[in-house]
Amino acid sequence: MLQGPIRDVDPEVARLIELEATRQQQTLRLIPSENYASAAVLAATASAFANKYSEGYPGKRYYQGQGHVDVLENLAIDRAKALFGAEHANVQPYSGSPANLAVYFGLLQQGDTILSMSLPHGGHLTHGWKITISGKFYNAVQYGVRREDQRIDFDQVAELARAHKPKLIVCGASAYPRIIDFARFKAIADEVGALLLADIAHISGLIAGGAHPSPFPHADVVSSTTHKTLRGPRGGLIMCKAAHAGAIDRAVFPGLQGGPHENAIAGLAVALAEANTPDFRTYAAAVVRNAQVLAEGLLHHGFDLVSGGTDNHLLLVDLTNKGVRGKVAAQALERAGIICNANSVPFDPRKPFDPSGIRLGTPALTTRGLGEDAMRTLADWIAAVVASPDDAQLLEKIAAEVADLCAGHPAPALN
Ligand code: DSN
Repeated sequence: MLQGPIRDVDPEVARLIELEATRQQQTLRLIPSENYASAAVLAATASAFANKYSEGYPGKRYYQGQGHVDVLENLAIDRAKALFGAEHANVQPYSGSPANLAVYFGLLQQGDTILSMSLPHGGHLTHGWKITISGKFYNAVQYGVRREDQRIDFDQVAELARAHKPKLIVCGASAYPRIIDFARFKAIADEVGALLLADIAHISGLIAGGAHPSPFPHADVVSSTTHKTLRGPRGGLIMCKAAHAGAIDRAVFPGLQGGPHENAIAGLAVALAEANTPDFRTYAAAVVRNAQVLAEGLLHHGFDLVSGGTDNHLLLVDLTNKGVRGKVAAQALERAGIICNANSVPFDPRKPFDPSGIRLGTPALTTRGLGEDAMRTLADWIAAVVASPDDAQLLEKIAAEVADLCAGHPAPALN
């Protein structure tokens, strides 16, 4: 796409882009938060809108020259509202972390209590984890999953809510393979007079495609990234009930951010149009089906899956019974052309940088057209690698087979 001009001006960066594009073509990408944005989304993101400053909101900007920007941003807002059934949308957050920070800044006072899922149980850093700004500026009380079935412990959520009277309850996760029961969270929030934030960063594409229940009408505010299952550009999105629109907009700008990245908003507008199609619904259903087939394959090989399986796009595999550390498995899998991330599992005795598990997701593979047969083969490859992570010959052989599979299922244009 833009490789020609980059090559002319900066061959070093052009080469790195080519190498990364090749890596993304020739490996199986199982990081559940990654995907392949379409060529149209990438092109919109690299467009003239990258050159424009537009602090403010449509019709209320601080600089001139906003005629096209305003139309674009309104288009993205309207598409987001229509796709998710939201009363209000703000498409300016730079990504998911600033989106969450803006929600807190808009709805809370410093020191207020939030009730959220703990990071080691599948939550996110920005849900009040102690080393982050969300944990330092707000009083985060955290719930987790039950030891016996590794599903969200709603008794604990309700008890903590009654005891701590949070102003905001946060639901949504980064490493939780089951449906989020938004209605149940809302009932607890209502009982204690809290607002409910649903962070749907991981599952927004599944929701848009009808493969996961919607957070609306339950959540007061919904935050998301735009580049995961939704398959848009790197970016963030906040949607909310009309009553919170002013507070959220003021928190994003001028509260937290300066000029919005209108090029990312252009990419988002394209992605939202793509998500509002029958093809996208087919993709969303296939993401979940692929994850479930991969889960069945891994269970067949004796893997221990957190919560026993999956309802969404991801699996969390506890490797303790295999006697292999998550990091060792992830590194061996990479040598075999299978890219995932080491991940903590609930109640993990190991440290986050050297945890007991790996996290696997199917969005990127599904986007490139891989289906159930490929998932079964993938489970066999993962089992073989985890059984012999130091067997260089085996890893090389699987890497060649992975490259063959990838060659038959080209990813969308990448550069
Ligand atoms: N980095 C994302 C993930 O991998 O889940 C969350 O921000």
